[in-house]
Amino acid sequence: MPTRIGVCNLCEAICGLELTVEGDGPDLRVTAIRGNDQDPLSRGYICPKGVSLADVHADPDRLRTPVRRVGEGADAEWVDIGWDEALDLVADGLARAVNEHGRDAIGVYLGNPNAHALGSATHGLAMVKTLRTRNRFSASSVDQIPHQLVAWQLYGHQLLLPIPDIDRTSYFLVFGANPMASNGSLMTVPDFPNRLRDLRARGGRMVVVDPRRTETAKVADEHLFVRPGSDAVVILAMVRTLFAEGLTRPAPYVDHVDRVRELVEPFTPEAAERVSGIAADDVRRLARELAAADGSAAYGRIGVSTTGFGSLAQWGIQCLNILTGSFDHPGGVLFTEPAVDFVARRFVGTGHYDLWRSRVRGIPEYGGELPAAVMREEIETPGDGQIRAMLTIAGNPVLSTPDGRRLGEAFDSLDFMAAIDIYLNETTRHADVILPPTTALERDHYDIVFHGLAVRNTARFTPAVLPKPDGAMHDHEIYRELALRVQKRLVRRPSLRTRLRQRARLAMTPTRILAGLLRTNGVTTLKQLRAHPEGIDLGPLRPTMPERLQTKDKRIDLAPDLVVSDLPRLRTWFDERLSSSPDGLVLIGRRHKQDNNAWFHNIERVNRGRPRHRLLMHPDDLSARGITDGALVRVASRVGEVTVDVQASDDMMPGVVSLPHGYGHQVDGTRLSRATKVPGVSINDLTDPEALDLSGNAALSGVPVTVTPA
Ligand SMILES: Nc1nc2c(c(=O)[nH]1)N[C@H]1C(S)=C(S)[C@@H](COP(=O)(O)OP(=O)(O)OC[C@H]3O[C@@H](n4cnc5c(=O)[nH]c(N)nc54)[C@H](O)[C@@H]3O)O[C@H]1N2
Ligand SMILES: Nc1nc2c(c(=O)[nH]1)N[C@H]1C(S)=C(S)[C@@H](COP(=O)(O)OP(=O)(O)OC[C@H]3O[C@@H](n4cnc5c(=O)[nH]c(N)nc54)[C@H](O)[C@@H]3O)O[C@H]1N2
Ligand code: SF4
Ligand SMILES: [Mo]
Repeated sequence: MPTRIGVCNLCEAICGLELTVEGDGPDLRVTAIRGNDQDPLSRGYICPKGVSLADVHADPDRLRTPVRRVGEGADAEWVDIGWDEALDLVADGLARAVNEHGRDAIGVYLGNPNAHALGSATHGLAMVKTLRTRNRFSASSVDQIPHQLVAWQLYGHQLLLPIPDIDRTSYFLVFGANPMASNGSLMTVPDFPNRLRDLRARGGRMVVVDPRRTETAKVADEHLFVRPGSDAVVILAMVRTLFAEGLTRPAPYVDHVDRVRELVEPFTPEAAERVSGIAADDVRRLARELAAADGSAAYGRIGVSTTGFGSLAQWGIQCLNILTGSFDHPGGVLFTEPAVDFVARRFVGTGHYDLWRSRVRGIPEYGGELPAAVMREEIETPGDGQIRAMLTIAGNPVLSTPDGRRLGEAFDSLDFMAAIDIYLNETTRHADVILPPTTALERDHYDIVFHGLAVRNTARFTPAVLPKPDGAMHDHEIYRELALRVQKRLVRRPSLRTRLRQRARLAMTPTRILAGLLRTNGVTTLKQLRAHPEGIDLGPLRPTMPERLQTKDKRIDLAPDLVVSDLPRLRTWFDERLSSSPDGLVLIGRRHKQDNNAWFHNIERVNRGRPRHRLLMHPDDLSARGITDGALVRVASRVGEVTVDVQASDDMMPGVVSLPHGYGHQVDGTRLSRATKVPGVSINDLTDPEALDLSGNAALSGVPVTVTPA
């Protein structure tokens, strides 16, 4: 059977694939998918979602032609229309909003798959920029903005993130991440299970700090429960311990270490114990272990980013790595040297904060985006700068952002809405027009983003596996057409010079732009990569400091004003906690190996077996409320309530309950996908858009809730 080399773009692990294909020309189809043993990064690893990648392509519910909504809500009919008509309708709708109300009248939301598509990197952002609106939003503000803000402040570029050197570390300390299910994030680490096995075979240890005994915690050497939202205090108490016990050895290019010592003084391990539940002696011991190991890496992900103090927690983690000497040290955390260096080449800007604020609540922008948590009020509140037309691109904010249900209602009040998406779902059903691009297997791919965040330097170009069907459009073609058609309709257009420059850029294919980027970088060429579709190995992470720093003076300010300005807020929170011990329940999220954010429930292969949608709750918390395992319960927060089945679980920290995110597809309407049959509710009908980190990132974790029998 003929095989093709491909890549899975579903998550950050970017696994190499070997696909068995049958048929010819337009009838070519994929009959089997396995991991590619020859891939220098993923080494043959694949997860259940990767095996199902072609099911997305074959899914009869997937949109293959543009559709237009006729009628409202549950009675809406979806009518197939041609591309030309569809693109004109979208350009009309967007341009009208700008011509009548100014350019901020367009709101744009970019979802997660944009980070996983070459055409989005080369054309998507360029198209969005031509719209020149300040009302830009993305999934980043329900995800990793704290990392970006801290990296910009410390290292001079928001995507210059130190990556755990998992293949050589001897001590891996994990806060709020579950790589056994997620396959790693801001740490591209395919084949995590085997890499962990190797780590332990070398005599290394992994310690996990998490309010749930997760799949990762279960294979760790040690797991500590932590009260949701309190990690920043624990981490700063560890930093304080390093100072108190003389364990710091920062590099000569690090400034303001003494200032950090003063700033963390109030965060004693004893106080951390009282807010977090982690014993003071354990806090001290973790700090000592981190300092003693030759090659240790502290790492924190979604569970700490999506809290009210995500930026301080991420800053504290950087302090731990820098002060113990693990930063830029083999076995510690190091910067990558990708073949397309989006950091040094400024393919992405360095970062900025508070250049403008959201109109209604006055929340600062970060990196050109406003928090997704303010989207609804910007749509609903009348006045100058109100959003009148929305464009969502590969995103499902109704399920993925706080108070999503009400955001969906707000979408219905828009003058116009368009979506670029391959499914009709909870978000796109509010659109007037949906434009579906080709799917991943039909497009060339190079991972501009994730090679730069990977535990090993590699590069890989994978040409499209399947042919582009007649009459289909690639994502970059849609972006180009939209940019041109909107601009043509604008009363006030940018200068001819600007327009010609934009047009020239959009005219190139993503692959040609990539070839240019590779050439200027000089590590490898497209020709070399074409000859090795399995990928080429560029070696383990290497020390690169201080040259790789993107700060002007090639030094690290360890106590940047912007970040430490949030410490008084943490002090206040912490003092309140100390005086009133919390007793209510708090809600956290959960990811499963078979789920992919909010859009994989249509894929039957990964949705067989035991249901995964239940609320997990400690048996003591259940019995205290007279609730039995398996009962239907009502979970209520300040924002909303849901009714869901509960499951008793010893894996939960008492006082903490958990729901997975990305569920809650049961909406009425015609032509909705089979995902609507998957049971479950949306956790984001409970999360609170008022709860934000300094960076504007949503605090999705640790939501106060009540649970009662339904
Ligand atoms: N409570 C809670 N909420 C969370 C999280 C959490 O942990 N807890 N996690 C957050 C995180 S980390 C993230 S990244 C966000 C994700 O939030 P979103 O990005 O808003 O949600 P997704 O489910 O990833 O939506 C992806 C959309 O892209 C479409 N799509 C898939 N492939 C393509 C393609 O090739 N082209 C186009 N145009 N569309 C495509 C899908 O049909 C789907 O509609 O959710 C966040 N929300
Ligand atoms: N299978 C699968 N893989 C995925 C995704 C997916 O949807 N499914 N999504 C991808 C995306 S977009 C991302 S961003 C990554 C995310 O990658 P991870 O961050 O590894 O993902 P999660 O499994 O959400 O892990 C977060 C952990 O934080 C814990 N947690 C919650 N609150 C707190 C807290 O206050 N403190 C601490 N210490 N822990 C806390 C949760 O219990 C959970 O175990 O995963 C990616 N990979
Ligand atoms: S871990 Fe699974 S979903 Fe992620 S890239 Fe690999 S095969 Fe795809
Ligand atoms: Mo994410």
